[in-house]
Amino acid sequence: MQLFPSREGLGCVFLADDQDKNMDSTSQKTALVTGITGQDGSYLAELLLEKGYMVHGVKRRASSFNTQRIDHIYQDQHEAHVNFKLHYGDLTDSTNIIRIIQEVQPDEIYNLGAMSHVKVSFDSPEYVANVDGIGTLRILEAVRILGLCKKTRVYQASTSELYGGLAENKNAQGFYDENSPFYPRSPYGVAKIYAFWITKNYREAYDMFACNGILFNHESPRRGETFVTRKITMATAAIAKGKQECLFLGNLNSQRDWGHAKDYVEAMWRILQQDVAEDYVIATGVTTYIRDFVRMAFAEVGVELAFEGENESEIAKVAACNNALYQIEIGTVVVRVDPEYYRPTEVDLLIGDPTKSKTQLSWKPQYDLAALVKEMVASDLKLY
Ligand code: NDP
Ligand code: GDR
Repeated sequence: MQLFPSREGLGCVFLADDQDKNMDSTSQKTALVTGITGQDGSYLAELLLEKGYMVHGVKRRASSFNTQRIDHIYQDQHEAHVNFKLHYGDLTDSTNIIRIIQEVQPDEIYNLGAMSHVKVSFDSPEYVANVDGIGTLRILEAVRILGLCKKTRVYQASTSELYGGLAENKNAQGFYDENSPFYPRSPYGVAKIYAFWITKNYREAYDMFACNGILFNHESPRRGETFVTRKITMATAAIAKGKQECLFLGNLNSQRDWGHAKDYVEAMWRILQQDVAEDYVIATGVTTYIRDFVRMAFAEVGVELAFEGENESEIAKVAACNNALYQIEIGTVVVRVDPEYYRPTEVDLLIGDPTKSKTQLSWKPQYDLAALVKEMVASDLKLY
């Protein structure tokens, strides 16, 4: 496979000159990916290109380049073998969506585009409803209007935020699964619940192959810098290199089921390769406190952390509150809590049951949390 550096930022191509393609030119599948400049979009584009797809991505116009995550798969569109092409577009613009789908005639659409930050969704709830909720309807309607219901399969990026973390809604084994009730706790979650149901409705009403992947949190070195894991690994690296003194975080006592984005995009693709369109939970089945992620990250740079006042007898007390974390060896406080980062309503605990995806999709994640943290910290150390 030959990779080329970025030039203009639009209308670029990917040249695959190795022979590991799964398809010849007559059977080459075409995929359209919204949110291609995001964490998942970039890993999914790589995966689809490796599988021999022609990949089209929808990219928003920005005042400066915002293609860092896909720069390595860019090339000039005047080259002979074009496998990767970008289109300017926006999920708030139905005419644009219809035009792109008409032009591309995709076999598969992966709708990953969204305003994906839960805390920010409280600041711009109407915008989030438009992009994350109605944006999905625009994609589905475009497929229907263009008469592509039989040709085009649609993947919708649904989320564990739909569950809202309500303890009573977990299954008998203590997990959220495909049958657990929803109770979203943010404008983001509420917008995504509309997207979930409209996807299901179009599947039932128009016999479309439209599926929801209910993905639990997944991270990587490409994770946006304002999500908690990346914020922690970047600060760990900066503190270790003497570039930062203290990290300010919000609620350290929520729990998340974290996987690696690379594993999760593989699940997205598998969902669209099935004989029957269904919805799937993608998760690891393991949940971890934010504060323990902090400790794991700092352990990667040889720093052991403890909560202020923590000792054997006070563990329960510490777990119930948001104390500062200090570096045991030299006594310096490196993590402080800033209520600015609290959310008006919080999702306290998420843990997913991946049984269906493991059995029906034969999906096997390659990373555990320790490997994920190691990779993220190592990558951020290189930044400094
Ligand atoms: P990112 O925030 O990294 O990427 C979001 C992408 O959506 C970016 O490419 C962004 O473009 C694009 N986008 C934002 N607004 C619009 C718009 N109005 N029109 C078109 N595109 C837009 O998210 P992730 O890659 O982490 O997540 C991908 C999808 O999966 C999202 O829908 C997210 O809600 C969902 N999800 C993510 C999970 C996770 O843990 N990562 C878990 C469950 C679901 P730009 O670069 O210009 O901002
Ligand atoms: P989440 O991810 O809300 O689960 O949504 P995020 O990393 O933002 O928060 C996880 C938990 O960490 C707590 N937290 C902080 N969060 C941020 N961002 N910044 C902080 O400083 C901080 N301190 C503590 C939060 O309160 C929360 O409990 C992600 C997104 O990718 C969604 O798009 C996706 O749908 C869900 O995961 C599944």
